[in-house]
This record gives sequence, structure tokens and C-alpha cells, in this order.
Amino acid sequence: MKITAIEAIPFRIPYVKPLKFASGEVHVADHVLVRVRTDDGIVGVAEAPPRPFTYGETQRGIIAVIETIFAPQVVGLSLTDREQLAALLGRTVGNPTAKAAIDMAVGDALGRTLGLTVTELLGGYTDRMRVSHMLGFDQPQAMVDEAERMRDVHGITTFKVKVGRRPASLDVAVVRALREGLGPDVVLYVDGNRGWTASESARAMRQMADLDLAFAEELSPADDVLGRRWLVQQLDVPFIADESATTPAEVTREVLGGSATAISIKTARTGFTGSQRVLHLAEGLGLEVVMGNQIDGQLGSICTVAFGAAHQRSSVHAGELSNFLDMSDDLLTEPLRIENGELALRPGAGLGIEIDDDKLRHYRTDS
Ligand code: MUC
Ligand code: MG
Repeated sequence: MKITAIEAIPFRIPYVKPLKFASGEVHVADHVLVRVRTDDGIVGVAEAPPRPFTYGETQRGIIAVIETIFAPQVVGLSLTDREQLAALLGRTVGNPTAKAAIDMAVGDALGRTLGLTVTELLGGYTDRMRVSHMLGFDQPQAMVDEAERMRDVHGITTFKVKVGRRPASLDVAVVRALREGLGPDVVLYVDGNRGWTASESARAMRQMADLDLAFAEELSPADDVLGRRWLVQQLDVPFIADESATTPAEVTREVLGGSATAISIKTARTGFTGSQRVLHLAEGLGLEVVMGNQIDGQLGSICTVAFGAAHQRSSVHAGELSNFLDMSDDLLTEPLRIENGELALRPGAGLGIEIDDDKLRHYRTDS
């Protein structure tokens, strides 16, 4: 069970339909495949998606920090030394997806070694999650058409709508068109990626008061401290902290400070170990949790569902698991399928997936 090598492999897969939101846009998945090898011949995998506009990481930076800082410290640990691993990775500031991918690849390798799924190792609550689809910026009718296609083809009935544009009336019109087009039974919520000020957010939420929104996420910056508290206090829906509250300390600060009342957990940035710490804190604080999407590929999405399905609190709400549908291809031998609005786990050990060597050869950019 000893870790003998950690590889960081860049790959590049274009999106058929780019995702646009207030803090950036993604046209190509320039991700990093992380492989952890052990002395038993086991290989665990995970992917790191750099989001420079949110966390400052780049594809090259992820590879550099893994190869020069993390791998030399982690090689030699046992797969069961999870606290040692967290402590070693935690000595370096930042680099959330590089750390998370190592943690998750170790989790996958441990499951494969023991013949257990990652979900069984983490908690084993259930074997699937309902899916929420994230709708990026577009014209109202195009966003309604996309949502209808997701409902008709995949059975998805929960939608997160990207907002935060100026004028805010653009986004208010989209959310109204979605509610009118999809009817009262779908779940709708909005994510502003800090695009509006607190007062713009409050005004837009008043204009959408009749649209039965389930949540509002990161409408304004958490660093506008008093404005954000003022905003959160007046809303009658939970306010989700996403990029402003990624660690237990940040969640504690934002929630106790009145700047959030629910949280998004993304395995892409906190792995399995860090996500479990945040989740258990959320239980203690009594916060609702949504499993978020860092614009993950299929490997990232299976990590999210493996974690989300492992615990009761993370599987209450639909998880954001469907954005890989907008990619032109992926790395798995057997693509993930969303059916009847659900994404089910694979039965095999670890994450239950395999990397297709031909696809990796085709999409990797280092050879
Ligand atoms: C989200 O929930 O904000 C956009 C940027 C990112 O890192 O994740 C997405 C979705
Ligand atoms: Mg968000």
C-alpha cells in the first residue's frame, strides 16, 4: 500500500458549448490527470481542473507544484496515512485542486487495493444522486431550450442559473423565462459568482421574488463584508457560499459572520478528506449543503457523486453533476450516463472507472 509515484499529465478537451458566467468562461477543459501508483501495482486516478479566475491555479502551475513540492513528500506514505497526507499537503498555501486531486487519487487507489468503492470507504449512504444542471449565460430562449433538452433527454428537473450580468434585468428575464417555460415543478436557483454588488443583488432578488427560487449563491463578493451581511439577512432563501468558503475555517467565518447560510462542497477543490471536514462542520452548524461543480470532466463528476452519495447531508439536494455533457469527449472507457435525472455510482472498486489509454494518448498535451 506504499505510494511509489505521482504523475501529473496535462490534457486538453474542447467544449462543444462553452460555459459562461460572471467570473469567467470555459471553452476548453485544460485539466490535469493525476495518477498515484503503489508498490502493489495499483493505480488511483483523479483530475485537477484549474480555475485561475477563482483560485489562481493554472494547468502548468498544478503540474509544477505536484512534481516539485507534493510528490517528493508524498511518495513513501501508505495509502492509509490520510492524516499524514493532509498535513503534508496543508503545509503549502493555496493550490486547492492539485491537493484535492492527489487526495482523491489516493482514495481511489485505497478502494482498489481493498476491493471497496470510494463511497463505501467514505460512508456508504446511497449509490446515486439526483442531478442539477448548471445553465451558463445565453439568451433567455436558448437557456430555456437547453433546460428542456436536459429534462427531456436526461430527466433533470433541477437547474442552477448563472446570473451576475449587468444590467441585472438580463438575468431576471432568463429566470422568469425558465420558470414560465418549465413550470412550477422544477427546482431553480441562481449563482452570481460575485458579479453584482450587494444592492444590485437585493434588487434583482426582489424582482425574482415570485419565481420560487430555492437558493441564491455568491451573488456579491464576501469581501464586501457588511454589504454581504446586509444582503443575506434580508433574503428568504438560503444563501450559498461557494468560492468564498472552501475550508472549515472559511465556512466558520462566513457563516458565523452572517455572510452565508448554506454551503457548496466541491471535491475538485477539497478532495475527499477536506470535503468530509467541511461536511461534518456543516452538520454541526446545521447548514444545508449542495454538491457543486467546478466545471468538472467525467472523472471529476464521478468523484463528486462518490462523495455526495456517501453521506446523508450531501445527498439531500441534487448535485451539480452534468456539465461534462457539454464536453466534446472525455477520458473514460465507459462514459457516465445521466438517466431519470440521476447519476449512479459504478459498482467497481475505488471510483469504479477506467481511463481509456487511447483517449489519453490523443488528448494529453505533454507528448
Ligand atoms: C460555480 O458554482 O460557481 C464556476 C467557476 C467555478 O470554479 O465553478 C463554476 C461553478
Ligand atoms: Mg458557484
